[in-house]
Amino acid sequence: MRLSGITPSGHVQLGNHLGAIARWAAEGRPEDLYFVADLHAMTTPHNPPALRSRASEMIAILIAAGIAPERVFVQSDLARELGALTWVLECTCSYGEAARMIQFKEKAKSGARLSLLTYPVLMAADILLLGADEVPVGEDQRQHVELARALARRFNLTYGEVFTIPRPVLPWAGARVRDLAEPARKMSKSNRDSAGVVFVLDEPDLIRRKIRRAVTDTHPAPAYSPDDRPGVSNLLEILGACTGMPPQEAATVYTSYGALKEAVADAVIETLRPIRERSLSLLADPAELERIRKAGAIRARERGEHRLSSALRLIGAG
Ligand code: AQP
Repeated sequence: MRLSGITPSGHVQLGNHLGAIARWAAEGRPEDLYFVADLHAMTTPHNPPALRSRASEMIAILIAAGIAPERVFVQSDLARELGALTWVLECTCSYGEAARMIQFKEKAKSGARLSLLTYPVLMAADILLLGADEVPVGEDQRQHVELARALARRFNLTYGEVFTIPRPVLPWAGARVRDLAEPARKMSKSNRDSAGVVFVLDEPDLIRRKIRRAVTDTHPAPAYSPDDRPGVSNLLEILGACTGMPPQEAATVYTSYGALKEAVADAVIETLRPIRERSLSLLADPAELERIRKAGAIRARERGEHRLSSALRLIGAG
């Protein structure tokens, strides 16, 4: 079973969709689970109402993109179970192991929240509670899955067999979308300047304006060359991800930047239109969204609670 998460650190952007969500919807197996990692969005200063509304928006978008509602849940709906298991795993983890995490070393500064140190243990709880054996992660999160693996092994050896040993796997290779205004960096939900970020719920006119303003280069015509011409290559890749046309071929079809940008805008707008419409109608029906969210939480809890009770019993609690 694969477990994948998305953090509500901002609004869902085109890269999240083309690089992850569309793949999850198309290629995920029925037993796989997807969760909105809202507890992980609290390790740095955050705004509580904004976090809550982004978590709802994400659930709506995941379902609108075609992921079955029974495969989706919000992490904080399992806060009690995950909190208890995090404690058990913290009692299985040494301080040195947590402090060695590269992400912690990179981000920790004076005044950092303690959760910045301990969130990999919460991530281990996410994985181990649900019995995931495959966790698709990029290079930056691989070390955290290795920690989950080490903690699962140690717990099983010390106290008794409870946990499936997870392993990091490569995510399905979706498009890697770059920021339209700064193509040297990837498109991200939390980019401070949103001019180069297309959000899944942006209105079509706004999407078109952002794409028209995308940075390209001074060459006379489009060509696909990601290393030396990242801006225009990004547009060609986005077009490819939305229409299936290979970027090299698109570069021969659209011989001016203007024509290419209009084609990219049309393709992105049409790709996102049904998702936007379904998301907005779900968001306009909070009772239905709440029902879906509760049902997802019940199913996820049912899949994990026996591991939590066994772990508590074996470690000597209750
Ligand atoms: N630009 C991107 N192109 C392709 N895939 C992307 N993903 C994110 N940005 C791009 C994929 O989206 C999934 C969920 O991402 P996440 O929430 O776990 O965190 P992230 O990768 O850090 O996403 P963001 O949007 O860049 O968020 P912030 O701004 O908080 O860092 C992952 O599968 C990711 O690969």
